Amino acid sequence: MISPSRFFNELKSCDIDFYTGVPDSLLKNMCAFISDNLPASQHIIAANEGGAVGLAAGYHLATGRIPVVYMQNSGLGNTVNPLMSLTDKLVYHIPLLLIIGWRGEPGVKDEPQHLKQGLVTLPLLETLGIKYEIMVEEESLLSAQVERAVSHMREMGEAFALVVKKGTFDEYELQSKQESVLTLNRERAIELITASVSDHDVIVSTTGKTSRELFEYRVAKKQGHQQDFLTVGSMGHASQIALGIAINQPNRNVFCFDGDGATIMHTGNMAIIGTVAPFNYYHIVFNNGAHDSVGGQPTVGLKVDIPAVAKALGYKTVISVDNEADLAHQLKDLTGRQAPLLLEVKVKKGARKDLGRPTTTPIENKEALMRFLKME
Ligand SMILES: Cc1ncc(C[n+]2csc(CCOP(=O)(O)OP(=O)(O)O)c2C)c(N)n1
Repeated sequence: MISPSRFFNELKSCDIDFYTGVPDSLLKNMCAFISDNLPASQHIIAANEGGAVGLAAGYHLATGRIPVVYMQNSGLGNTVNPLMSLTDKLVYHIPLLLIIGWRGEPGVKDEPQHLKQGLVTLPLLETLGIKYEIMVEEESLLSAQVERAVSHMREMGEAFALVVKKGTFDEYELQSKQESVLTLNRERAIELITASVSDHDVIVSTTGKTSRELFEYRVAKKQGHQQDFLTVGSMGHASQIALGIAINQPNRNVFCFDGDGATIMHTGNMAIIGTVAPFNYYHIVFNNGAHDSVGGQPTVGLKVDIPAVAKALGYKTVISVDNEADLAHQLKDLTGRQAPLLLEVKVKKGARKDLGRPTTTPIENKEALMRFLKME
């Protein structure tokens, strides 16, 4: 295994100490180490992976130095445009080091949303013309690998990717933890809100633990999953899936259960919801100020005013609550308010240790929902 400090120091000795990216559970220990050991100006968690490539390019333009962009392989798609039309040698020819967590590696058991991306990760890098190596798992081999990567980036002026298998990085516990003052947890908030949603309505839930908690709520209540769409992958797109359903099923209320990380990843989507303005659209953002599902790394969710953004983008009603009593009060007549509506629920980080994963497949989920939507 590679210790995050060893990796960090290897790069530092090559004059590389600026990091940006979107967190991944496979890179959690590395992210925690850089958060503890770099000032905020040298480690910026980006809104999305494409944004991280842009930020890295700006860093290179301003300093002449090589930046690091880290991501889960799910985020590779978000980087294709800036990698091809900004940093590629046929355009601005900017070097950067990509560190990519390899979910869904062939032969390694993983969730369905990672299978395809895992399969195409290396071929995709080849198609993009990005030289890569699978990151070594033995520390004695690390210096030589970093040297090869750095020589390539310096000599060719191009990107280089290190693809990281599960379990490559050794444990590292984040030291600079910030205690939350919030009292409500996401699972309880999901329970209260879901209980208030009629069995004729639809819930589209976001990537990560929110969908897992919604799934377990239905199991606990012995209810089916037919009125829920679990957006297991496609982070940041749940709100548009919900929009597509809402405008085509005007006789139902449609709820999007979103995360702050996912909302911020594609905030532009809210401008479309606000202007299309479906009267049956309820956007619930569980804001824990973190990418809770992949290790709890911070987002800017609690530093920005998401309801004010929604208001400015055309939502008719915006509400923010941060405790159970206020949430329960708002739920008494939520669908009586003018929509599109955004309800921000500020929740504390964390989830149950024994939280399960959906036991039905994505196809089963889709088919059950489509049958449900065909009914009056
Ligand atoms: C494009 C993309 N980038 C990164 C990921 C990895 N990922 C899965 S869930 C998640 C965090 C989501 O954060 P948020 O929406 O705030 O929800 P929370 O986990 O806090 O409930 C991340 C980064 C992903 N699935 N897709």
